[in-house]
Amino acid sequence: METSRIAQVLDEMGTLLEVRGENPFRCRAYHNAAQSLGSLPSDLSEMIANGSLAEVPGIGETMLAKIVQLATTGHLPAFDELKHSTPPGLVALLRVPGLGPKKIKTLHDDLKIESLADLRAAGEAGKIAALKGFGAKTQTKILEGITFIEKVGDRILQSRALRLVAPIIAAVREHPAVIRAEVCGSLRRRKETIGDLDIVFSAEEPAPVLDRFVALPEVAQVLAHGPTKASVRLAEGVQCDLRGVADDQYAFALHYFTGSKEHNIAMRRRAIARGYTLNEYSLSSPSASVACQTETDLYAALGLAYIPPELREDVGEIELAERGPIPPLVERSDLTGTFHCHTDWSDGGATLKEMAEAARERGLKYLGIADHSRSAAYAGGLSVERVRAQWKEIDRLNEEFGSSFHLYKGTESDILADGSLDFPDELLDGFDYVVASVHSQFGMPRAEMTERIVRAVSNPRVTMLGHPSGRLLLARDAYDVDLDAVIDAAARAGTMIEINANPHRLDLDAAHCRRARERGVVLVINPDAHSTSGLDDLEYGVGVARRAGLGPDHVFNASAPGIVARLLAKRRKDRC
Ligand code: DGT
Ligand code: CA
Ligand code: CA
Ligand code: ZN
Repeated sequence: METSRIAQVLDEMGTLLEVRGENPFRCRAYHNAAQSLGSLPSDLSEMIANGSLAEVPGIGETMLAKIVQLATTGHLPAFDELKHSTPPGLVALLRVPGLGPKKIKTLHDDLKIESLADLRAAGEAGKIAALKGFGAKTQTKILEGITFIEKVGDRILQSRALRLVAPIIAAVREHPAVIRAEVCGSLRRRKETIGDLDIVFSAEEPAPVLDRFVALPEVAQVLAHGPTKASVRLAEGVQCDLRGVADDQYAFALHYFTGSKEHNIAMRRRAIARGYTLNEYSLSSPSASVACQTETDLYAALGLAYIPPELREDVGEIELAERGPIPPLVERSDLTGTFHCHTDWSDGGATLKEMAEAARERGLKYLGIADHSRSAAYAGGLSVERVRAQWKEIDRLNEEFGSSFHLYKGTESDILADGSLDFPDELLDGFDYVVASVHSQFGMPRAEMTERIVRAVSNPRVTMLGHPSGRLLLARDAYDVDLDAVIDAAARAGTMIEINANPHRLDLDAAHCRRARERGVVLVINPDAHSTSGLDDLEYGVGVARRAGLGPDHVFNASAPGIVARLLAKRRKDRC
C-alpha cells in the first residue's frame, strides 16, 4: 500500500475513534502518525527495512506494527471493522462547524443522531438546545452549519482531488493503447474546489482502455460504461469521468472538457462568428474541418494566442488573447522563498533548522519564520522573551548558513479586536517583517470587522496581511468584511496581501487578487506551513495567482533574493 494511502487510513482511523468517543490520546496518536508519514525523510519501505521508522517522532511501537501491516498486506482489520460498524453519516457530522467528537458522541448517545438529516430534524424540533452543554445558541449555529454544508455539496478540495486522480491518470497513461492523456475539468483549471474528476485520452481504439478503467481497484461503482466514455464512483465517493477519442480529435476534446463551460460557450460563439462550428471533436466549416494537433493550434485557428487553463473562465481572457501572447503567469519555480511559516516554537511540527533545510531542498533561497504572537494561546503563541530567544537562534543559524540561505525573523501577529497588534512597538521593530492576521472574534459585524482590518493594514509596522478573509474552504465562510475597502487601505499603505496557499484556505481568492493587483497591491504567496511538507502547498497558492492572471512581477516572493532583502529593509527603515 502506498504511503499516502496508509497515512489516510490512519487519519481516518483516528477520526472514527473520535466519533466513537474513544480516548482522545489514542485518537491523537493516529492523527500524529498520519502526519509523520506525510513528511518522512526517505522512502517508507526502506525505513521499515532498516528500522529507522521506529525512530520517527509520533510513531510508537504499536503504531509501527500497524503501519507495517498496512504496508505489507494493504489491510488493517481493526480499521475495516470500525469502519463497518460506524454509521457513515456520523463522520459527516464532523464537517459541521463547531461540532467536535465529544458533542457528536452526546448527540449520538442521547438523541440517536446518525446523519446530517437526523441532526437537522433534531435542531428544528428544538431538541439540541435542551441537551446538556448545548443550548439555544449552539443549536442555531449547528443549523447554520448544516445549511453551509448543503450549499457546498459534495465538492472536494483540490489537494484531495489531486491525490485521488494520481493513480488513475497513471493507470490510463500506462495502458499500451493510450497515445495521450490528461486530467481536465476544474482540476486542470486549478479551481479551489472540485466537483468531479475528468480525464481525456486518445487511442485508436478507446474501448479496452475504458474496460481497464472501470476495473481499477480505486473504483467502487460503475455509473456508466460505453465504448468511448465511462463514469465511475471512486471508493472515496468522488465521481470520475473518462472519455476516449481518436488522436486527431484530442486537442478539441481536451479543450472542451477542460472548460469552463462559460469559456467553451464564448469560444463556440467566436467560431460561429468566423463561419465555423466548434465542438468536442472538431472545428469545421461547411467545406472542411481544421486540423489541430494541440490546443495552441486550436486557439490560433480562431485568431487567439494560447490561453492557459487557469484563465479559462470567460473573464476577459479571450479579449486578452486576441491582442497577442498572454504574458507569462507566475510559476512555482519563480518563487525564491516564502514567508508565514510556523515551527515548533509555536504550533508547527518542525524545528527552525528542519524548516530551513526543507526550504533549501525545495530550491528556496530564504524562508520567513512567522510563529504566533502572545495572545494566540491556543497555538503556542510566543512571549516577548521567547521571541528574543528565537531571534538568537535564527542569528546563529544564519551564521551557519552564510550566504547560501537566509532565515527572516517574522511574526504572525494577531490582529486584536480593535485592530492593534499583539506586541509592543519596540519588539515589532526588531522583526524583519510582520504578518498580521485575524484569529479571534470572527463574528464581528461587517463595519467593525472592516475597520479592524483596515486599521491593521494601515499600520506601518505591518508588512503583509495574512489569510485576509478567514475562510476555510468547505468548512467555514469568510468573516463578514469589505475586502475591497481592505485592499484599498493596503494599496494606500503599501502593505502586501498574502495568498495563503494552504489548500484549506486559498485566501485571498483569485477574484480579489485581480482587484488587488489593479489597485497596485503586491501579493505574496505564503504556505502557512506547519511542517516541512507544508512548504509543498506553495503550488496551490501559485494556482490562485495564475487564476488571477498574476505574473512574477506581481508577486513579492518571485523577486530576486537581493531585492526581497532590500525591500524588507527599506520598509523597516521607513517605519522606524
Ligand atoms: P466541477 O466538476 O463542478 O468542479 O467543474 P468542471 O468544470 O470540471 O465541470 P464538469 O465536470 O461538469 O465538466 C467538465 C467540462 O466539460 C466543463 O468544464 C466544460 C465542459 N462542459 C460540461 N458541460 C458543458 C455544457 O453544457 N456546455 C459546454 N459548452 N461545455 C460543457
Ligand atoms: Ca469536473
Ligand atoms: Ca465531469
Ligand atoms: Zn494564521
